[in-house]
Amino acid sequence: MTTRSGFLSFVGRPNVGKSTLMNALIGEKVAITSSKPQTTRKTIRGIVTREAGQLIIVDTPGLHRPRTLLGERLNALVETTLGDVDVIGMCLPADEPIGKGDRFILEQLARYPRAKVVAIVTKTDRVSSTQVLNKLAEVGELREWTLVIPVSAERRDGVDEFIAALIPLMQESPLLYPDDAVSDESIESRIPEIVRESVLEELSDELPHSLAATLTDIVREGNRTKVFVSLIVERDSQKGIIIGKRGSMLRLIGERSRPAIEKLLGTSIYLDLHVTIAKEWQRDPKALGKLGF
Ligand SMILES: Nc1nc2c(ncn2[C@@H]2O[C@H](COP(=O)(O)OP(=O)(O)OP(=O)(O)O)[C@@H](O)[C@H]2O)c(=O)[nH]1
Ligand SMILES: [Mg+2]
Repeated sequence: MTTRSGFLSFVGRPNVGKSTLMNALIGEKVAITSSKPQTTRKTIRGIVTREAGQLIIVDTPGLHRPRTLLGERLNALVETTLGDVDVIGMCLPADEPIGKGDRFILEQLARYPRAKVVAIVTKTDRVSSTQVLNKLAEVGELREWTLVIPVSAERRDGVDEFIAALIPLMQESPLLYPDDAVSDESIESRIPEIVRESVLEELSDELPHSLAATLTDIVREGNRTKVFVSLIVERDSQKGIIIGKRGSMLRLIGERSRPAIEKLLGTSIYLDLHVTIAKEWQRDPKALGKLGF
């Protein structure tokens, strides 16, 4: 049987559910997600294989108006990705009105004429079915779309239909990855992301943009692994918040992160979290380079 395989990337305002949708499509949590905007900071590939072919989903930080050097670098990354993919999926949440941010992204889409563009109405579980229908009609008016698709990643409503609809949009091609691959992310790069996700979920709105996480060391000792993660913030006060009273917050972050890391490594772990300050790292080319941006 001839198969179709190709690349798909999502765009959409921060927090519309791009990473959650990718995880639902591949059936495993590869990308971190959170209720805070700009959770995703790098491109991650997730792979979906069916008899008909393969979708390689490239999760990105999403296009936005940059405010720091980090923001500019993230946008450049997204632009390169979008120039290469076969299909761009624009995500519009069912439970929010279409706004300025969406129109900004719609305008940007004209710069990627190579890709087919589909509209994805996300988070359909948050509204009634009538509201979903109205939203689909409203979205349909915005521009010419190859398809308009509703989905709830949280309830997995429409996820299989989504895959079945997307594979035919790809070019005839053999599978690009082995049929059991789910991601090209290394364990080493997934670990600090899990810790960053825990911090985002535990802490208030002030911190997310200032936070970075890196794996500093990993030592396997039989059925136990020592994992050393460094959390980087911009200010003394932020360091205090992450550590908490007598280290209580840091312990909570550790407890929240441990199960996912143990699952990934298949061993029990000793998790060492260390908090450091790098002033204005989001605007400092040298610091950004060190952090891999
Ligand atoms: N109810 C509901 N919530 C969802 C759904 N999809 C995502 N969410 C929630 O929406 C929030 C944002 O999800 P993400 O997947 O991190 O959003 P994103 O677009 O990747 O965000 P950035 O990486 O920050 O641009 C999280 O709290 C998710 O749990 C859905 O289908 N239904
Ligand atoms: Mg994301």
